[in-house]
Amino acid sequence: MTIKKKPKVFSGIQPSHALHLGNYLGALKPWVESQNETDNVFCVVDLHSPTLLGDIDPKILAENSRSVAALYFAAGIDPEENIVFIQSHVPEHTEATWILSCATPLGWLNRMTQFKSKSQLVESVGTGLLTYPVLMAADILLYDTNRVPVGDDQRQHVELTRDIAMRFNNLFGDVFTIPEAVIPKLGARVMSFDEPETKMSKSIARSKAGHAVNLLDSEKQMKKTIMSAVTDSERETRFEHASKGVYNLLSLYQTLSGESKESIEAKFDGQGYGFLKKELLGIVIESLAPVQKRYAEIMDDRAELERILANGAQKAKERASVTLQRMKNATGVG
Ligand code: AQP
Repeated sequence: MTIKKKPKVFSGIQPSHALHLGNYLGALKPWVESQNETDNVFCVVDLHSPTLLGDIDPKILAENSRSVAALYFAAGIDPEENIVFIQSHVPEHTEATWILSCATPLGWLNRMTQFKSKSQLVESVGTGLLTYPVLMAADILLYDTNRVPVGDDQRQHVELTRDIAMRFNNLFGDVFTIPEAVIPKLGARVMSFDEPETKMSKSIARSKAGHAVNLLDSEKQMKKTIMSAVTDSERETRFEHASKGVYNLLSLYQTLSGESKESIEAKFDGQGYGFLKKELLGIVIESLAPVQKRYAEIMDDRAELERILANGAQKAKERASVTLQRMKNATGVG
């Protein structure tokens, strides 16, 4: 009997600021739900965090990395069955990035929409903000990844990773597996509560109350954010006709409850938005309470967390070093 190999998965989250409901629904929850069907590497991508200089306090970055790893486990990622590690603990990522960046045309990076929008936020744009998608490509390609589960905002970067891998393979031979993005059907683009035309974002939530529900928010904070979410002056709770703010609330309710659109529309038909917000708040609290409880337990046993992360880094290094050697052999470096 031949045993079919599981598809290889790589994904990660930057530990820049507190994780929010968008990170949970667009990334963490789908990772947890499909973890048994795939061979997974989940990384805390701390080298991506300093791309906006001054945006992240260096004193808290290392602590945030542990906190994000703890949230992976608290959300349900099994530390025994998956490789989980902090990116900077595996230097193969930066070495591979250099080699890949030499094969990446500048024009491809200039076209990235995230670079265009984030470079508006700072006076002086660091080179890392431009080249960060190459680091992301290295992250993915080092693990012979087949699938990259991400939210919709990262689709373009995974497309770029594919282009870089194909170009590299054309230039130097068959070095890389070509990965594909896996975007969840629900929760792929959670919008913010205060500006529903803008995606919920860590960097905005950090300085703007009411923008996001963070995974470690108190019930009181969640209540304040959700009950003051932007809606409109109607009573329209059908998905197709709802305004952006109401659509976002309905979609969040749908993603968290698993109920069908029809039953949700029936439930909220003729009710005011206050009722929708209250029901959403209830389901958000119910979903996040167990995550918060497990998170507190994991953070309480720091020695165990460090052990798991060191073990993860060692396993990741074993895999990454094989691919890096292939890259070096192909390019004649070394
Ligand atoms: N609003 C969102 N809805 C659904 N998924 C989302 N993700 C991010 N925002 C949403 C997904 O979460 C993962 C984290 O990716 P990241 O750490 O690289 O951050 P990001 O994509 O740049 O977005 P953030 O977390 O909001 O940070 P900033 O403020 O820096 O842009 C990815 O899978 C992402 O798609």
